[in-house]
Amino acid sequence: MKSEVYNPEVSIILPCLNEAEILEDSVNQIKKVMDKTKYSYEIIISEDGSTDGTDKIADKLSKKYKNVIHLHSDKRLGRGKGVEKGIKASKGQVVGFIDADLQTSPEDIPKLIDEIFKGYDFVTIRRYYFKKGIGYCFRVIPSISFMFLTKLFFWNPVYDTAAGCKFFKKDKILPILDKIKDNHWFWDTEICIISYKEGLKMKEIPSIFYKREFEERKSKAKVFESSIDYLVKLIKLKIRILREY
Ligand SMILES: Nc1nc2c(ncn2[C@@H]2O[C@H](COP(=O)(O)OP(=O)(O)OP(=O)(O)O)[C@@H](O)[C@H]2O)c(=O)[nH]1
Ligand SMILES: [Mg+2]
Repeated sequence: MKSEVYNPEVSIILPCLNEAEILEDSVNQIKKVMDKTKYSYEIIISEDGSTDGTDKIADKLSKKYKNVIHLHSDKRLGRGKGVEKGIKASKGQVVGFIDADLQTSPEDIPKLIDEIFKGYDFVTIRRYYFKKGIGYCFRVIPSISFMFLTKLFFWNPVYDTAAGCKFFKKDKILPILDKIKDNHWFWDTEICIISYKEGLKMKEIPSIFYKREFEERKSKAKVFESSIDYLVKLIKLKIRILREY
């Protein structure tokens, strides 16, 4: 039997803010995929600031499954900080996260984990958009433009730095966490750039990215505000990198 509770090889973090509609299904989908692999694992629901009962569902799941852990904070910590908290609480030698709406297919999780066990320190996905449409262009076009801009600024090996599914060798990523300043969406880009500068062995693998439709679920990202914010942060990070590395 896999030692799922005390010494899991892999920790999978699900950052959550108001995900009551989808959390249970997402946990079950991840469990279904991971139970078919050879890896022992834990799922860490890192949930903060929810007002829709996500905390109660997470509690229920952590009682139902021994390898599901619930981390809670009444105050919203931010998507990046939520992931960081999960990494620090994790037991696996390999640790990573996937956004709870599973826009990245959970079937891709073992592929990322395999690459870490093959010797990479940091493996992330590169999004290829599955569903296109006029409305969705407002998400895809800024996202692709920022991929180009980030590449131009840093010439780093990871092209899609903002993607919501990344896995790490834990002993390599822990010292990097304290160097990350952003608590929200820019956390992803910052961790990619700093990890590259710190010499981590990185890989990006292609992944089909889904626009999933839910009845109640609302996006936490605000595209226009996020775009301006991202640009300002990108410039600040460039200045910091020039000074420190
Ligand atoms: N712990 C924590 N998780 C958060 C926070 N904000 C967002 N999240 C989670 O971060 C993940 C990504 O959020 P989404 O709303 O899917 O953002 P997005 O993928 O850019 O937007 P969509 O394309 O509309 O899905 C989800 O799992 C959210 O629940 C936060 O403050 N704390
Ligand atoms: Mg999403």
